[in-house]
Amino acid sequence: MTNSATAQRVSVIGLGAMGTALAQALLAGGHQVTVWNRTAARAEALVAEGAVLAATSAEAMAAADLVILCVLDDPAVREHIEPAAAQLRGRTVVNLTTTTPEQARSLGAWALANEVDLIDGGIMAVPSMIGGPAAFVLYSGATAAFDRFRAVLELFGRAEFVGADFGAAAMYDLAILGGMYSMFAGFQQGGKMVRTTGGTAAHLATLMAPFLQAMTTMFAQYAPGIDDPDNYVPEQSAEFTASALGTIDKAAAESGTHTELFGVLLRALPGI
Ligand code: FVH
Repeated sequence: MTNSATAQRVSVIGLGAMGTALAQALLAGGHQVTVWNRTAARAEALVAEGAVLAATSAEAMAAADLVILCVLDDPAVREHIEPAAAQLRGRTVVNLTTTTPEQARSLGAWALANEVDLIDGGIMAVPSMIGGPAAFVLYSGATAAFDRFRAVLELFGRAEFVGADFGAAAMYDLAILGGMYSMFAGFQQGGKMVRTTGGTAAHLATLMAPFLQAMTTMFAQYAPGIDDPDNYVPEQSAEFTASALGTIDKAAAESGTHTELFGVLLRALPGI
C-alpha cells in the first residue's frame, strides 16, 4: 500500500479485462484513481472499490498527472487522445494498448508536438497476472517521465524500460509474441506428427515443455550472431541446421501432416 505522501492521481481510460486489472492494481497501491470506459457499466465494480468515474475521456485525462490508456487498438487511442491535447499538455500518458512500432512512433510525434510526455508500453501478462511475480511490462519513450512514475508502474509487474525510441516497447513486445507463436506452431505440427504413431499431443506436451524451457538458455548464446554477425562463430554449422530441419521436414511429409513450417524455419535459421 502506497502512503498518502506518495499517492498519485492516476486515470485509466479503457476498462476491458486488462484496463480493469490495471485500475485494481493502482487502487490496491493506494493511488487516487479516476476511470473512464466507453461502456460506463463496466466501471461499476471499480467505483465500488474506490475509483472515481469520469463522465468523458477528456475529463478523466484532466483529472490526473499520469494517464493510462488501455483500449482495443491504435484508432481507439487516437480517437480519444487527439481531441484532448489541451487537457494532456504537461502530463504523462502511458499507452498500454497494443500497437505497431510505427503507430507508437506516430503517437510519439503527436505527443512531442503537443508537449505531452508519452511512454508507450507492451504488457507481457494476461489480466490475472497483473501485479504478480511473473508479470512484466515493456516501456519506451519519455525517459524522465518513466523515472518519475516508475514506482507506480511497478504495481503492474516488473517495469522494463527498453529505450527512448517510442516504437521500441512495441517492437520488443511483438518480437516476444512472435517467438511464442513460433513455438505454438511447432507444438501444433508436432502434436499432429506423434498422433500418427498412436501417441497423443497431451503426452507430447509433457515432454516438449521441459525440453523447450531448457533450450531457451541457448538464446544468450545465439544473440551475438544477430548483434555482431561479422565476429560470430556459429556453434552449429549451417549444414547441420539444414540437415536437421530437412530430416524433420521429411518426417512431417512421411506422416502425412506436412505443412510449410519447417521450410520457413530453414529459410529463417542460418547457421546458429
Ligand atoms: N488481455 C490480455 O491478455 C492482453 C495482454 C497484452 C496486452 N493486451 C492489450 O490490451 C489492450 C486492451 O485489452 P483488453 O484485454 O482489456 O481488451 P477488451 O477486454 O476487449 O477491452 C477493450 C477495451 O477497449 C475499449 N474500446 C474499444 N474500442 C473503443 C473506442 N473506439 N473508444 C473507446 N474505448 C474503446 C472497450 O470499451 P467497451 O467495449 O467496454 O465500451 C474496452 O474497454 C489491447 O490493446 C490488447 O491488445 C491485453
